[in-house]
Amino acid sequence: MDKLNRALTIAGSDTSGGAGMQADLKTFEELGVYGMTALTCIVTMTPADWAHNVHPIGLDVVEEQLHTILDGIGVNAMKTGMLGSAALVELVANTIDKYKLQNVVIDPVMVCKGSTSVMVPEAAEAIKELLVKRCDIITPNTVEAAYLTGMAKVETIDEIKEAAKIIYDMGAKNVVIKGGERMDGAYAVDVFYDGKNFKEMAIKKLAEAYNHGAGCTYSAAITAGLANGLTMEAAVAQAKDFITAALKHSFVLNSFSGATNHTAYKKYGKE
Ligand code: PXL
Repeated sequence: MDKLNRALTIAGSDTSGGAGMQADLKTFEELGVYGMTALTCIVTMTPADWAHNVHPIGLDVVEEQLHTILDGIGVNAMKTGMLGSAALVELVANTIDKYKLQNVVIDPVMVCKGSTSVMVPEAAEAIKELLVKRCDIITPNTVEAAYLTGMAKVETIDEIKEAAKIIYDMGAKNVVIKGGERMDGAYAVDVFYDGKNFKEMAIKKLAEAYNHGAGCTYSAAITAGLANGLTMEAAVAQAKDFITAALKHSFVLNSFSGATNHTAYKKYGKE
């Protein structure tokens, strides 16, 4: 009998399908992992201007989903996505403790694409206080890294490394900071730090890539690798290859958005 390893995502639903739990499930599937969801909110988009509207799911309903999955089935790894409130962050922290969850991946979703301000400040503060020290790895972008560390800016490689060190010292066991397209120059560089060594992962910025859902996909790929028993370093390296392929083969959805291609890594392999 083919028994798949299991992963949980505690995340929102992106109705447009590219980010959130849709990205997580597609990524889990591609990497051979059985995915389960505890849905935190439903995000819809207004067709005329693609404004995002967040519809929260009641805390009791999130709790019931976690009860179903963790008391009823069990998981090999888990990740978080959009949490949206301090109460929800607290529930996630308590859940990690209560079930002694392993392979915990925190994607500290705080900002929307292109924005530099934090969406829900008290939720972001709760992530900083409660989730950084409970995770096996945290995957902030540069804006989220600046928020977590209190640094004025995180833009250069040296600043990214400094931020990674600070976040590690706050209790995260591993840190990957996504330099991404926000960085100056021709390369998007991610930095992985495990408390001992820095590993820089650079790819040439792609001229025409649609990156909606890229952060969710990346952290989901790390989660899937951990669920399958990879070491942290191997899971991060595989995730980098997965998201690079997904970006290279990304495609347009409409005049506002385009999605990463979750099928690309399995179809075309590492390029
Ligand atoms: O990419 C951030 C993100 C995460 N989760 C959900 C989203 C989005 C962005 O739209 O909708 C549910």
